Amino acid sequence: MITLYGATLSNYYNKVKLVLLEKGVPFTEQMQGTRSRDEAVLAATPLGKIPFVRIGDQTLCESQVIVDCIEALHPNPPLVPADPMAAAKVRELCAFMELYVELIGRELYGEAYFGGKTSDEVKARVREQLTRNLAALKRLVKFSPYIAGSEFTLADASAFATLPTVAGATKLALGEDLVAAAGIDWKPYLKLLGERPSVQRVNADRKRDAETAAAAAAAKKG
Ligand SMILES: N[C@@H](CCC(=O)N[C@@H](CS)C(=O)NCC(=O)O)C(=O)O
Repeated sequence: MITLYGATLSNYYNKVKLVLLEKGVPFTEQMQGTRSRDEAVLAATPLGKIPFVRIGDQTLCESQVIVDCIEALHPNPPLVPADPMAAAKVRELCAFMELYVELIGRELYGEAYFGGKTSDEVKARVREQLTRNLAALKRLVKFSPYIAGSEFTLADASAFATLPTVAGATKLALGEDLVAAAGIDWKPYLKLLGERPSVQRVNADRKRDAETAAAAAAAKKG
């Protein structure tokens, strides 16, 4: 049995959860916040990041490593093509999404989603980098109808985690959806993904937990 640790408000957590659901792999969820100082948690995720998983008596962190491991342990249904080159193209998209979109866009999340403030200097740099990187991503995406081609793959799990989150962050913090501005038509694609029971479950759980967190914050404020 796999235990998935983290929180449904984390897009990286939801990427792994989506893959588990797509594959029909039994798993349980264990709430775990970020930056834990608990030695047992740090043994599993040395930077205290979420998600991480326990598989039998082993633990693993890093969402892409985790989904690759799940793919290897549970190859059916496949979320990576059998052809090695096609499989590499899927992983190319995953890498691009993580390195050049998620990790840059993430610098805006504090202001966009958590009531923080991002300096104008950082905003200008993020805008410049994302504009370049999203134009590059546009050359890789297929949307036919899935991001890497005709089948749902691990690249769709990455895109599900990253595209709406970065699009929303740029809209909120920079006043413009840079994903859409780059010609990446992510909204109809997300709607298509939203027809999948796996995505519906991930979205419903995230909404439930967001509402619970908002209610708790309101009660604390008095
Ligand atoms: N590369 C990691 C990134 C995970 C990550 O940054 N998760 C966020 C939550 S969405 C986190 O734990 N942030 C806390 C921190 O960076 O200290 C992965 O793919 O799992």
